[in-house]
Amino acid sequence: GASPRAHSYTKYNTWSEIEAWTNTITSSNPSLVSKQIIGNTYEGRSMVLLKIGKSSASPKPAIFMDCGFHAREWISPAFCQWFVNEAVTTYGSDSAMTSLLNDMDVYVLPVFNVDGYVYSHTNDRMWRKTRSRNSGSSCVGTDPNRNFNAGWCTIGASSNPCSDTFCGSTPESEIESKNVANFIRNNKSTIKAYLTIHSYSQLLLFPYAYTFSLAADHSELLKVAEGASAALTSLYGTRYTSGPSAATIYPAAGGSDDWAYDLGVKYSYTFELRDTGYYGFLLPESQIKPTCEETMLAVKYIAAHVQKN
Ligand code: ING
Ligand code: ZN
Repeated sequence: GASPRAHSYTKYNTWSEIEAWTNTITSSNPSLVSKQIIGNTYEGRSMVLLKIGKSSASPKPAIFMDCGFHAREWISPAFCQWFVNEAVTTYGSDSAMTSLLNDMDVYVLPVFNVDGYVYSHTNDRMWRKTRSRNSGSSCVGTDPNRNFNAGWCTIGASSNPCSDTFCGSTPESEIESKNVANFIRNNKSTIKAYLTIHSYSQLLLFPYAYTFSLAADHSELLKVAEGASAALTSLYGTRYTSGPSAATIYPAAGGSDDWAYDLGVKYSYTFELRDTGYYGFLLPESQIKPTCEETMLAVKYIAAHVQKN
């Protein structure tokens, strides 16, 4: 039959292109990539998780990274695709990537909020939330990054279903949140780091967002964030700010990084990728490559720190 055209890493792919790519990247790299479905979305789409790493007889420590929590933040799924491609194409030649994937597994969820991502392509480019129906309201969706069980709905979140920061009816009311939380809870003993990729603002954030109190590991988290930001900046001079979310961006309860941290995943970070607002969510495709290249340096810096700790 006709062979499909090669996947493009420098455009904003649709969900159907991304889903097809999860199959080809897995079957083309069977010794490095495996695929599992961690559950379905509200509208019944698959939540596809890729596991990247050299197989090993003993259980390996792992990093969990997700993209596409918020539908309109298109640079985020683009980065997860870029990361997986870099992993499989530089394993065996790049010493840091080779050593990382020999010692650890990296779980990559390329799109968390699949329904919202599809809706942002087909109906509303600025959609943020999930697409679940709310009882007693005609407004649709919950903010998945207000839906985790971390100070849930106490600050910087709304109980109004019409709000873009609606926290949902309960923690993990969204099936997408529940599927990810279940996976992380079930693999708690191996997951050493949690990375969640958003845009925009050029920030490297860590707990807490639900309180101004500093995390027990604040000084280490800050030191690693500053090292990762410096690595990122070294490529094109893109400036990042690092710090705890509440004081650095705004206080907000129910975020996944705070939840993962309180579960015991020490290295828990939220990235806010390019830019600082000129294009905002509408970052041109011409910036996908430089954004992903610089972000790789930060992610690899964090991964190397996690690997040696
Ligand atoms: N920013 C994040 C948001 O969900 C954030 C900021 C990080 C909130 C960590 C809570 C915890 O609002 C974007 N751009 O979505
Ligand atoms: Zn976001």
